[in-house]
Amino acid sequence: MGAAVLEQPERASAFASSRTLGLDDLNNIMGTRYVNVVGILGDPESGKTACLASLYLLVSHAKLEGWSFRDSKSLTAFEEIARGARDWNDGRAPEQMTVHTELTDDRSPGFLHLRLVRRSDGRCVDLALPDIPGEWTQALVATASSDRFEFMRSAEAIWIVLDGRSLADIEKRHGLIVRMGQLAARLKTMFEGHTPRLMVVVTHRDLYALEDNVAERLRSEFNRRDVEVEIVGAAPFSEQPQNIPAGFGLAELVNLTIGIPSARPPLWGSTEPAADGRSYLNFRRDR
Ligand SMILES: Nc1nc2c(ncn2[C@@H]2O[C@H](COP(=O)(O)OP(=O)(O)O)[C@@H](O)[C@H]2O)c(=O)[nH]1
Ligand SMILES: [Mg+2]
Repeated sequence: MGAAVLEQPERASAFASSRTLGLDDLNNIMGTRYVNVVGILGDPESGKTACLASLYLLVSHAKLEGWSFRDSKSLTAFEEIARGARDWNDGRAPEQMTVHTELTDDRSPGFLHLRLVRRSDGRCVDLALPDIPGEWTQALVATASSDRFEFMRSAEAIWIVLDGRSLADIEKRHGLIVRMGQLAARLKTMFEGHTPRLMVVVTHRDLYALEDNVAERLRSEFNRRDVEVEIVGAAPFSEQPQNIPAGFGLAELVNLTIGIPSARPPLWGSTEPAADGRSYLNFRRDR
């Protein structure tokens, strides 16, 4: 047989649709530049999508402390998840402020992309943030089904999003903390000890400030499995903006996700790390 007569036409831009990026799209970007992949876990309704919507609204309004917006390959997707938040800002709180995450592909996540510039040193970072249904986290905890989280082997940081209201509720608190221990054990198995940096993001900070003793119980549940965590109180949205502004905690979350600022000045002529050409899915396994 001869070669195909017509080559399949290439799309003008790999991201023409500007929707969420698939693993292939992400792999393509990662071939040319360093991308900070973030894993985002958490039960349904814990505030995962709200964190993404709020982060986008903050950066697009130049209100993410310490960071400036540079670019996004998934603006349409950000606009979609932020739409609910817009309505909220117009003064009417819709029943559900963020669209419930539904994925057409049940096996691999869609990623949102943000390129940010750190004001202190001009460093440019590309974040790949998946918006994942909470059911995936529930399945990971309950049955260790981790195939869909294969991408997290390339993650530098994982956000574990918790609903602060569940931690405030004495009846729900214990069960939630126990499940976090189970999740820690799953992650430890999954990463064979080389767990990415973990941030526990406790949402609804506008309604509930995490008490020290609860934070300690949460932390020790992870530490028992030799897993270190940072705990961040966040309010992607706020019902009490006079006390806690919407977007509270997200700059800290981004700082922790990127890691500590380097003391060194940026290299001459370059503020971006050179592409290292690492292969996406094999990245962590090689180490
Ligand atoms: N007041 C308040 N509402 C929040 C906060 N975080 C999330 N929400 C709301 O909680 C609901 C569930 O959030 P969502 O992001 O859709 O949960 P997901 O299923 O984890 O993606 C939505 O109505 C959010 O607007 C917060 O910090 N404060
Ligand atoms: Mg969601």
